[in-house]
Amino acid sequence: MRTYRNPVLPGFHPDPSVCRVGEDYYLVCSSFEYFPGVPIFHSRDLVHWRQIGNVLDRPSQLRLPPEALASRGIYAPTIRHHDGLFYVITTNMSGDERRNFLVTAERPEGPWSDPVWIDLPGVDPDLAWEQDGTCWCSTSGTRLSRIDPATGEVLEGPVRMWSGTGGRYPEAPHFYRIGEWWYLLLSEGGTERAHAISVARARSPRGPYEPAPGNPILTHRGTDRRIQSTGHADLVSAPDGTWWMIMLAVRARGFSPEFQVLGRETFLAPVTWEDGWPVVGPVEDEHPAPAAWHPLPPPPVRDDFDGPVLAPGWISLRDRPEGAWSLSERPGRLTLHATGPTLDRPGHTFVGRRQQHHDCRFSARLDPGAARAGLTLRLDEAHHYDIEVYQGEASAIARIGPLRQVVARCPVPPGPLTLFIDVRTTGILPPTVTAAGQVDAGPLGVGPHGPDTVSLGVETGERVVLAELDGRYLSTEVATGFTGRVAGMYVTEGDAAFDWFDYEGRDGAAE
Ligand code: 6LW
Repeated sequence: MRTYRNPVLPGFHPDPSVCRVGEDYYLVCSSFEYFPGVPIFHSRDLVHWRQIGNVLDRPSQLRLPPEALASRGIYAPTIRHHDGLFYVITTNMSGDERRNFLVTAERPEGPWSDPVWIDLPGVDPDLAWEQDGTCWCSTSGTRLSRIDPATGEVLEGPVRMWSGTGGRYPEAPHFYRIGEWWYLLLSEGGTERAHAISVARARSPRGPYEPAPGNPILTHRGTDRRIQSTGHADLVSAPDGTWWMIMLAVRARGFSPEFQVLGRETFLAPVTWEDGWPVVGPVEDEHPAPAAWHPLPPPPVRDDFDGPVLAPGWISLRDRPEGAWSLSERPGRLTLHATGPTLDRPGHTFVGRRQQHHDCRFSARLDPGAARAGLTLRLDEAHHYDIEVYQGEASAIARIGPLRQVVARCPVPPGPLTLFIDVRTTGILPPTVTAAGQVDAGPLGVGPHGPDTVSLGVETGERVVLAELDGRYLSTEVATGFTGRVAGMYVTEGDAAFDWFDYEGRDGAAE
């Protein structure tokens, strides 16, 4: 029997929402402080996904000021297709603002419209239509409103629907008309280990709602499963009549407490129906595959920046201002111009991609010229490891919370050189490295899935590892927040050119 492996979208891809049009599926995720926002993926089987663009890819749709803190910005989008038009509805949580809006497109690749603002409280907005065209928007809370999707006007509500079984944060509502019933799928318990999915149904959107006798219909809370935090789900049916659920979950590692470094990822699970209720889970590493099967070629390891535009998977922080980057200035290279002096605060020039495997290697060919430039692996401004070149010297830098330390330096010859960041889950935990030398960290408990070791180095003919650092400091448990690791190229002084960037994912002990 053919099987598929979870997660179907590894790395920081939380709050997934999916819709089907004919035999094509489209999926969107949260993007928080990164720009462009809301990555959109296409699949013909729910298992193999290819990014076809970003829904919010220009400033008239998305402005994230420097004060948009890490893990603010764009939250939990929903994608739907209605009457020949694609809709994505989401929330911009920048600064003190919390504004819900929708955008539309005739083609999922875009262009997507400018925002239609909707004055509703809550996050995680969802859209559903009655046969007569009445449009309902539900938000966290769980509140239901009737809206005009063309203008954003709220025509009725918001009124309370059903708020779950009593867990905290009833959120991520998705509302569906299936047969004679309206189903309200929601998450509760919070997005961490208590995350759970519950469902209720009603004959009409205004209720009354009847909760499923088996609620929560899915949770991994309190289990020793490696896949944890299952929640924030969306339902979709396949052309053959089978039903599927996509959701976020994390791959937990170590123990007491567990840690996770890739953020919340997208998982897929089969759904059956019993007595008119969806039945799902537990979510396994491997499940029997859907009937449709359309594998994709593996993504290329190298981006050599030869194309006229950046591939959609490249993300920057809050903004990607014209003039901060160019593919044409030095053809075949990505030239970056400094916009801010430090990675420790918003405003710097950064182009990166998600870490999608527990074991992997990032490398890039850099012509630093007179610039201060490098490669960084980050969770946010206060949690990152960097390999940086400046004035004939390479430095490995660790920023962990309030502490910033150059942990090692070495001279490098002038001209282009290769920088790398290796992440390994095998071997032993490295000793803590300090500027004064190496200090034995002692027997740290790292659990059955091994350590998370981040090596920072440079190749100038020979391979020099400048530092090996404990990657758990770049985990959600230390940094907090809703994102996952992203690695990328940066420049904080002058102009630098990158000839290529490689990402090699490896199946390691933690996969
Ligand atoms: C999102 C909420 C959640 O708004 O986390 O896991 C929040 N679910 O539904 C941010 O992703």
